[in-house]
Amino acid sequence: MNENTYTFDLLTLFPALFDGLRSESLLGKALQSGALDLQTHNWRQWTTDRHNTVDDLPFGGGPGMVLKPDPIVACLRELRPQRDPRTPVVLLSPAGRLFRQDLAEQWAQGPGLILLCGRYEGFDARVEQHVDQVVSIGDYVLNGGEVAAMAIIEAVARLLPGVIGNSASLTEESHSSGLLEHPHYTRPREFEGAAVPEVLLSGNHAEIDRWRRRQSLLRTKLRRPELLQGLTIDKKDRAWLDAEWAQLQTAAAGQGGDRD
Ligand code: 6GU
Repeated sequence: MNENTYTFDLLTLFPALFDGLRSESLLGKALQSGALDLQTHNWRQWTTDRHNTVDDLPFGGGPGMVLKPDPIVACLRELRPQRDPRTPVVLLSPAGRLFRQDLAEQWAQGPGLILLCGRYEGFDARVEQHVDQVVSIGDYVLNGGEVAAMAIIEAVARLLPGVIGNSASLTEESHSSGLLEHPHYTRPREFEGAAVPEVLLSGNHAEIDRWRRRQSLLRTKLRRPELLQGLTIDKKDRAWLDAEWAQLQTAAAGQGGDRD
């Protein structure tokens, strides 16, 4: 660890879930090098009753249990003064705002991140008064915030200097441009009857760039059309995309299928 170390603090009842992440290649190396630090804090240790109770029945009734506010807030109160005061405190919940690449880029600016991983039906709502943001990784429900925290750790850590070698692959990948990434090919030139697009073998880099840009647009229109809203598309690219789209619609109508 050094003054540039990026620290992830995980408040979790299941710290062992993060053991695999520590030894994983890219992250494991970054931890070794001191670029990264990952600390787990089991807030059960901040309970004060003899049964170390972390949850209780919901007021108003209903299924499941609710995580008590007192031990997690006590844990946070002890941790926060040990960290840079600018460190965001993030509560992980399917009821949060959506985590996207722009947030990963913002958090990668540092100095670190404090992640609260919930379980059961969630935290007592008063815990939210002690956090900066409530974040979800997508529109589906996980049993706990730990897997969501791992997704966030990977997305942020790979943007940190010294964690990924090739910075070009960071700017060209899916989502950093607002579009999905173009398809990739490697050898063999023909695989089970499917050939690599001829343009990629041409050595004409202007043509290759254009093909990739247009494939990005087409893929995005097919799989994530909402990402194209509000994006300015070059006139010729737009014309190509509309023609390609019309052709695909005609082909699909002929087959009666709806594959992408
Ligand atoms: Cl952050 N937590 C849980 N429990 N489920 C989720 C999630 C988070 N994001 C999507 N589903």
